[in-house]
Amino acid sequence: MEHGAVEAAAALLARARRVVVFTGAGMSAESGVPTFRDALTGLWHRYDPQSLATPQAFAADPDLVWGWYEWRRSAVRRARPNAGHLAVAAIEAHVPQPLVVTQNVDDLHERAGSPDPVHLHGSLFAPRCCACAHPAPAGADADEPAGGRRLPPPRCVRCCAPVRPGVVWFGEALPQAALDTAATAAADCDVLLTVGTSALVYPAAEIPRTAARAGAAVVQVNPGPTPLDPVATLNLRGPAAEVLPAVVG
Ligand code: BV8
Ligand code: ZN
Repeated sequence: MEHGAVEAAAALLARARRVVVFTGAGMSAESGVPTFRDALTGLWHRYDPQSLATPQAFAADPDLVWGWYEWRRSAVRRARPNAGHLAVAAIEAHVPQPLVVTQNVDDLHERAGSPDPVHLHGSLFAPRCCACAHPAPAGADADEPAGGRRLPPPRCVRCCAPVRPGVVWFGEALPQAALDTAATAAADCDVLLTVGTSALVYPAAEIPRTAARAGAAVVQVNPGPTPLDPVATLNLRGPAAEVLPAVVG
């Protein structure tokens, strides 16, 4: 991690009025929540997204999909926010108009003290009916085996259709209000801080690009290169739980 870049990022944040913090799976990696695309440890290296994270997969095999998401939910329940999540909450507390926009379906920003992060890809803790969208309670906590086990989804109390995970699958529209809030804030911010995302999944990956086009400074925290490298004003190469506390000071 380069000292000068950390100081430059701290100076940008100290001067900023409106800051968007845009996060991906790398934000929670040091809490023990696996990312999607990292070599060896990423979920999509062990599991096939087409057969787990699409509406077609749920229709074809609801027990497989529900069991896999219950495993991920129970793993997140056992995880704790890391120093990076706490640093994001500290940034929010010091900036006049902050907004946290996350692609993550965990609740670690909330548990670190971020009051109302925008969840672009939904949440593991907001299951709903697949037919009428009536909210369903998140399941009881259990120690699921790695990868989960086949588990029939509960039934909707209103219409009896299967309950589905409250996440946005591939091929599904993002929640419009969340996307509008994020896009508007990105078009109107002084600094966009992007943390731990490969910036490959659209339309979420447009958010930092929108900020850059509108003239904001884009500060990126990631141990590796991403397509945002040329867009970023500052690239802080390193893990979120080390870099962000250094920036916050
Ligand atoms: C839609 C939720 C239309 C569920 C997820 C344009 C071109 C090509 C394709 C498309 C396109 N536009 C849209 C598409 C299709 C598709 C898409 O983008 N495909 C890509 C992959 C090509 N998009 C969609 O289908 C979207 N919907 O377009 O709808 C529509 C419109 C109207 C009506 C109907 C339909 C919906 C996409 C939502 C997918 N949902 N997840 C679940 O969790 O199971 S995707 C998944 O990727 C994750 O959930 C995550 O949210 C998202 C982004 O991933 P990242 O968070 O970035 O994670 P990743 O592993 O990739 O990267 C981790 C990074 O962290 C790495 O860079 C690594 O270096 C770094 N890192 C590692 N350790 C650390 C670290 N950083 C910091 N510290 C560390 N310690
Ligand atoms: Zn229903």
